[in-house]
Amino acid sequence: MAENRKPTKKDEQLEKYTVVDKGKKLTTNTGLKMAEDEFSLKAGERGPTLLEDFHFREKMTHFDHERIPERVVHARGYSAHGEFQVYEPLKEFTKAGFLNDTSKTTPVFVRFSTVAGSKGSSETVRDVRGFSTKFYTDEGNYDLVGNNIPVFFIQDAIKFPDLAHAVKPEPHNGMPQAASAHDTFWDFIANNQESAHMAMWAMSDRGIPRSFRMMEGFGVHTFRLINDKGESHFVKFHWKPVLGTHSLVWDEAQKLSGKDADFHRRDLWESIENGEYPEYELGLQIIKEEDEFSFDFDILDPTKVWPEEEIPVKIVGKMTLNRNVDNVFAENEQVAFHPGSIVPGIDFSNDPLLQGRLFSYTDTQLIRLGGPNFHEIPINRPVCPFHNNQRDGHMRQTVNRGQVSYGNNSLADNTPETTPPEEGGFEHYHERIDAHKIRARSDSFKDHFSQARLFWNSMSDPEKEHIKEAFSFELGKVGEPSVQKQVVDMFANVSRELSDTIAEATGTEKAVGTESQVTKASPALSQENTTFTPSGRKVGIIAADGYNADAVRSAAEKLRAEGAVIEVISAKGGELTGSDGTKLGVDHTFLTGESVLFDALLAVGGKDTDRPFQHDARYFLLEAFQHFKPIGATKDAAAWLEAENMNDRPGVVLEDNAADFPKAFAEAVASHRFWGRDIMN
Ligand code: HDD
Repeated sequence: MAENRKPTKKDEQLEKYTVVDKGKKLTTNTGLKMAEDEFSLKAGERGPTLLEDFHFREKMTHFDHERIPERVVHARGYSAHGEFQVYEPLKEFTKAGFLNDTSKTTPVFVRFSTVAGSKGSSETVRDVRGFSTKFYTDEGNYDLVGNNIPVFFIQDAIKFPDLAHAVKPEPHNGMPQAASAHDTFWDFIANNQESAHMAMWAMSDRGIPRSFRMMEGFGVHTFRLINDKGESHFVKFHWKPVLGTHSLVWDEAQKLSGKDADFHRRDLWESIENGEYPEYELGLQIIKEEDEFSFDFDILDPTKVWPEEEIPVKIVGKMTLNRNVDNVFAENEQVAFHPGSIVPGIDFSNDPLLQGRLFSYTDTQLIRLGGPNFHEIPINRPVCPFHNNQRDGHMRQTVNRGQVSYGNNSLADNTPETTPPEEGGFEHYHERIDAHKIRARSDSFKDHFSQARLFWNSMSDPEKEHIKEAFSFELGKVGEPSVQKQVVDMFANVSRELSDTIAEATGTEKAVGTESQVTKASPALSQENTTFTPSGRKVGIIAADGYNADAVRSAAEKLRAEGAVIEVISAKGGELTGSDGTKLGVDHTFLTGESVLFDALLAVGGKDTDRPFQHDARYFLLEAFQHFKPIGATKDAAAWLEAENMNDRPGVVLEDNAADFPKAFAEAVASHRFWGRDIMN
């Protein structure tokens, strides 16, 4: 934990459950000190092991039971602790305490995840990312269980098992792992056309984020905010990352999957360890109750965004992630989120996807965490008192003293007692419902292509290219021509340009349908309009003995001042000696590092680098160049760029050509990618 960090209420609670084993005596679980832990009890030194060996049996049995079922979706995830603070009281909209008291910091625990892959799968695959936040408020836990994409594939929760089955590895051969590029996923998409909008998002750069720190988060559904007069407003929740929303490129993402399957968790862990705390602002889009039907989409439909230009995002607070987990199993694996964990001042809408989720999350924890007492696991405990008449079950921790575990009672003065709404008791919003019981979809949910087209219209040219490439890749991996054809036909409703590209790439006949006539765009959807900063970017300096110490010092100082992280790459580990005799520690060798691990490269070289060094350096630089990344080169290394025909190209900064080289290179790093660069020649 950072030294200047004040423990939150949650930290203090967790501290009571935290155990440090270092320096302690080894005991059994019953506290018996053991004299021996390396040899089982045998009948003779060369004889069989005896059943009497309780220590062996206890140790082995515990090990045999160490695993629990992984999450059925979102199995691969990583978490951090932090704090949330609201900027201004939101009394007009909600009575939730943590959204009104500006002096209060609310402890939070956030888990980021991929959806499709198993617990051990790679993190940079193309997928939706989960973004779950547990606020430990004084009025109970509030869980915002969202994604990094603001819409969903389906409109009704009853289809969720179908969606998950379609995207998971195909059952007959267990392939592919953590990927949507296969027949059953695209067969599902084509035959459930409400998925069109989200499929566009998943195939866009949003499907391959650069970092958990550079991802938006969305509550997706429409919720309600309730104020102290009992008035309701519809709301959508947003997390806006302070570093902006940024992505990998596909070739880079695939290579990262092999070079560092832990790329995203390492990035999160390291940034928190280095004190560069990830920050996200909370945003609210609010619609008045009387405006429910004022839009050209149904606000209960989870496949629709509320365009930010029409319904602005009001920024209301900030979350800072400032403490890494102490134990991945105890915290990241055992945390249980639930969209139904709410506090007074927040309520549900009738979105049929949300309504179904309200059942599924408790149910899944019962099998995953083994029984009904998972709320007692330290990471899940509220920081406020909790009392009721629930008792017993597997692994019950609390010792509930007393005779009474029922209501109504007279023996305990009818306690635990309920709390009237005026005093903070939760009461469901009194929505009036007058309807037939029916299994059907509302007609207002049946426009599947207008917003998919809105998304397409909102993309910049490079973003459109990426979407076309992603569809071409994914459909190229589909083996069944009839599925490819159905997808080509389906996306002709969104864009002929896109559909024709998929047809071309897969050798499929072009579609005959007409595309959506929507011309509207929402600039807020394009990542080109996000924040660009060198902060949080990782710059690799390729250097050898005799490197130009002045050049390295001035570039590193400038970049560090702007918040970038600098790491040194060379042929061998240890230390390099610069032109002025100063030393520089090597962080990666050409063997252990990789071009894809960096956002930008600075080629510095050194004195008399040999051919193998130059070969490796050029390989690193060429790959960064092909991924559109900023590249800088001092005089000593400029020849490597020339040799690969990379000098004099957008985003390539040469010391010889720049009046202020550190500044010019830092500016290039702030631009992140140079899409205008022709990487073909
Ligand atoms: Fe879900 C996990 C997000 C629809 C059923 N979901 C899960 C997690 C996230 C989401 C972030 C991981 C939580 C964690 O880190 O532990 N899910 C969403 C979003 C949805 C959504 C944003 C649509 C807007 N989910 C959804 C539906 C259902 C589920 C419609 C079922 C009716 N989701 C689950 C689950 C999981 C889960 C099976 C698996 C592990 C868990 O709950 O705790 O119950």
